[in-house]
Amino acid sequence: MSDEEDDLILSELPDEELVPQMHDDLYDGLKEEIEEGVNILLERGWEPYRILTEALVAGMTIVGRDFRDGILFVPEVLLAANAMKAGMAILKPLLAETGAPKMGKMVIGTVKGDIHDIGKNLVSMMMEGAGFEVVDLGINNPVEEYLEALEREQPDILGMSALLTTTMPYMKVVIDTMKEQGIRDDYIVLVGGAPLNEEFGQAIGADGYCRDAAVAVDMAKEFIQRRHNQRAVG
Ligand code: B12
Repeated sequence: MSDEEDDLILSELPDEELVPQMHDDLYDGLKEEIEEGVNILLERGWEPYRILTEALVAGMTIVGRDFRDGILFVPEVLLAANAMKAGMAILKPLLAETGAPKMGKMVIGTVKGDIHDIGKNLVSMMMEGAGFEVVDLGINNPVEEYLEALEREQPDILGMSALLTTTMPYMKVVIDTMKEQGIRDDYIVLVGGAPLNEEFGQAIGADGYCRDAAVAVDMAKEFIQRRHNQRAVG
């Protein structure tokens, strides 16, 4: 007899069972099931952002907890991350489709020594959805990479991501180098990543620390607005 799990037909589950099932599927790194679940919720009229937060990010939080507690290991977490990315790939164009007017430009990247990119990608997606143009530098960026991109892209905002306590101090290296070159105040610097906090953001001289992608969008809009007002006055 086949296992009950194998007989599950996702489309037959009501929302309140489908979402926890997606958390389980994410945990098990089942990419195709995650894609299917995302599509079902879309067909049922769920907003892309709701799917992202309630089905995907909430599922990843469970993965993160068990990774911390030594229940899951890197290979399993990688599979979960891949499943999460597959779900995000479906939502990305929908989140970006809001037709919002162009708000500004952001260069974003994960710092040197760090290969975590899910949170950064989420921030990019949400920023694009809110009308920002985003240039994504990917992972493991040394200071030179950031500086070159600032010069080349002339963005309003620089965003840096770090998920390791060993890599987060590198954000200060980037900001200090910007100061040395006299370009620090030309940009709004936003930082984020699970091990950071408000205090750390202030200590390294960032303009803002954002605990999640929604806060990042709000803060980016606020800073851009403030800049415009200052320029209008000055
Ligand atoms: C997935 C994951 C991995 C995956 C990464 C896959 C990928 N493509 O990203 C893999 C398996 C590769 C991995 C590897 C490692 N990992 Co890891 N990983 C995680 C995990 C479980 C989830 C991270 C995640 O994606 N979260 C979901 C996203 C949506 O959340 P987020 O990243 O926090 O992002 C949000 C906010 O922080 C914010 N944000 C993030 N970036 C930015 C940037 C800006 C500009 C703004 C404004 C906002 C913002 O907005 C985001 C969206 O809301 C965390 C656990 C955790 N609690 O974070 C551990 C964790 C970060 N990893 C950890 C470790 C130790 C490692 C390894 C060293 C393990 C090892 N022994 O090899 C390696 C490091 C490799 C390296 N050099 O980077 C530790 C770090 C501990 C520490 N004190 O530093 C954690 C905390 C797990 C733990 N508790 O032990 N990992």
